Amino acid sequence: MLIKKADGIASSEITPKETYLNRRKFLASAALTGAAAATGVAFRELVHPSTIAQANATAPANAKIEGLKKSPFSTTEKETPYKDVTTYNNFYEFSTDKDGPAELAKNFKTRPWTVTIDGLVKKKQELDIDAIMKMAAQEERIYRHRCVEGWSIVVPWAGFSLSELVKRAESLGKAKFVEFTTLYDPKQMPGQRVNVLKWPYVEGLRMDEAMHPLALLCFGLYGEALPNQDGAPIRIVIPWKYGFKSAKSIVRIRFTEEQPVNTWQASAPSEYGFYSNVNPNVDHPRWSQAKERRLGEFFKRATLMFNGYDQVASLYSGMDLKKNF
Ligand SMILES: Nc1nc2c(c(=O)[nH]1)N[C@H]1C(S)=C(S)[C@@H](COP(=O)(O)O)O[C@H]1N2
Ligand SMILES: [Mo]
Repeated sequence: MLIKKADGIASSEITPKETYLNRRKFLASAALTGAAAATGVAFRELVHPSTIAQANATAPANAKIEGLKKSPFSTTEKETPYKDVTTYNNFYEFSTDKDGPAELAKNFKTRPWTVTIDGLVKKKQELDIDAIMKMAAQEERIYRHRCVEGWSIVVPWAGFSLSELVKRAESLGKAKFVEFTTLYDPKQMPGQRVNVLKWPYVEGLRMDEAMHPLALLCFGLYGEALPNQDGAPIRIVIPWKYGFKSAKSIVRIRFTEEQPVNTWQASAPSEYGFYSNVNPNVDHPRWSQAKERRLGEFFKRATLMFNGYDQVASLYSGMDLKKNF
């Protein structure tokens, strides 16, 4: 893969690697200490946002995540090289080129960061990212992830089940779906200055899908905080669905009665549905979904129903998955 050097050199190349890494660690631990003091209370209520911005003006991407537990949901398949996972990305807010986001998201600011919880909930909340990260113990979950374009990866993600946050959101009985919205900030996200998609990026899940233990609220990969190009500081990973369902850099989680209109469905309804379960038997109108190429490998392999996550099959019993693609 080619890495474009569009706007200068990575800071890791100017500063000796060790100094750079230590600085990153320092910034990350400064942020975490602050959050620890704020258990149960939104971080912002205790610390003025400008203080956070000063202490941690750059993203804590690559900060090590301590004490990750192993997850029984992990695959034992070979992990995709870190380099491939972090330089071959779909993140249209930055670029439609796979090698674009790594470079263009380099200075993306992920602190301060809040997530709005609203819609059909008892009480609307603004949660600070550092408080969300402490809601439950983080695990390492090695998941297969397949893009609708036909490539796939195996990644040790870090996070906890999305259900942990959904439970705390206290949604009303009427709520049937959960909608996720990505940050809208064209100043920082050059891709949003172009109308390739309708911004901000929106995704959605049915409530039972969101509550399934496999649905991951994700903060990291390979034992480190998410690199910006992979959706820092908070994304979801839904391993049985095509990659586009796994929204990145989330700022809003809204509970609704109506099925959300996800961005790709709005853009091309005949090609991308709401469910988007990985399904080798339902072709994309312009290409087959029977096979996939794992990044870093040459030969294609067969794509499995639900990407091999058969545990979710019962969520769709009685549904025609050719119609509900
Ligand atoms: N906000 C946002 N989320 C997004 C996308 C995007 O363009 N914007 N691309 C999706 C697609 S198509 C894929 S395959 C995965 C890719 O995640 P990765 O770059 O970490 O592999 O992110 C998904 N989430
Ligand atoms: Mo994708």
